[in-house]
Amino acid sequence: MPAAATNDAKFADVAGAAKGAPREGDLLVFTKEQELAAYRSMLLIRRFEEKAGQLYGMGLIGGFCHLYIGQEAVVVGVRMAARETDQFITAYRDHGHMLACGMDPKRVMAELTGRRSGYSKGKGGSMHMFSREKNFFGGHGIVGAPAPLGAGLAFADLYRGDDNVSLTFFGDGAANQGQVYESFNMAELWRLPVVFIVENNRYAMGTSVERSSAQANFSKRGVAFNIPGKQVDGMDVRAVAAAAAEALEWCRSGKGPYLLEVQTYRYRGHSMSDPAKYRSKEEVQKVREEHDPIEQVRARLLADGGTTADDLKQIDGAVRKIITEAADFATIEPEPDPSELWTDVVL
Ligand SMILES: Cc1ncc(C[n+]2csc(CCOP(=O)(O)OP(=O)(O)O)c2C)c(N)n1
Ligand SMILES: [Mg+2]
Repeated sequence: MPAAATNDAKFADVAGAAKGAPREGDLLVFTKEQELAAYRSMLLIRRFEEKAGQLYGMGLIGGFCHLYIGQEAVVVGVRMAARETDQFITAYRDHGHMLACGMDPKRVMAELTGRRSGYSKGKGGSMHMFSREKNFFGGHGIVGAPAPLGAGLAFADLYRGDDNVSLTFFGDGAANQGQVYESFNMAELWRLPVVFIVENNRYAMGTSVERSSAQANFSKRGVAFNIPGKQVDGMDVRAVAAAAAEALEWCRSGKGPYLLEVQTYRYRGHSMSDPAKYRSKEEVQKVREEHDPIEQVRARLLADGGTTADDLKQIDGAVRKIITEAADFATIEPEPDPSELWTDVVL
């Protein structure tokens, strides 16, 4: 695919893009096209989040807003191994998942700014967006809630007899919630096709994993239920795609749930108001400089020789255009009419 070819809804959606990639150790070996697909998708997510941060600073976004910057390889790697018909569900750090699922950046941004054309008509905001069409099931503010909801999606797959899999994401902090283990139990008991994905970004708000978790190897958290688990380098999109492909194969073939601990890092604060006193600037800087998921792909593409800095510049330009258009749309669109205050609300 030409580097700057796409300015459409499929730009960030890389469903199935890892197909056919041979495995070498813990990695999938990507072709240049597969590397480019990962690069485009991760870059779009990062620029989207940077813009959301700016709009928040300008007062155009209110309420909660949790950015995914640094974690892009997690959802992109999983999506590359998945099918469009597989379901995705996550918690509140969710914009990246929406974009990776092919949701329209304009409408996601418009929801953040509380506009009528947002995915939840401007009334849900950052944590509460869904797309039945794209099989994205939210967007949930309750820590741990994606686990039972994701198991429920998998139950529906089993009940319908299709071979879709539920990709269920939650955080390291969420992994200490009781409802997660109730879900593990039922998922294994009923052999539900669900991949539980712990996005271990080392912190739950300001609490580090070391301070909160008796078993910090989250891939072992399914042992009591006989759920197989694996730890994955979540900063390398090829490693995420390889592990996800294996987990998806396990689930699709009727063997029940699978647990992935994807080790990642968030560069920004927990939400928009975070004093960041719980970690040093040097810690963040080190990850950015040595393990950035996007820079890794960029370096490989340039080293390979088949891609020039100019090719990548074209992609950067295409991404910026999409983001600028999304931000413009999200600031021009009207807010919901006051008469909508009581519609779509369960009383
Ligand atoms: C049931 C519940 N308890 C507490 C909170 C408050 N809270 C919001 S985010 C968060 C931290 C969760 O961290 P983690 O699961 O690691 O996800 P991350 O923010 O790192 O993506 C907490 C405690 C909540 N939203 N829901
Ligand atoms: Mg966390």
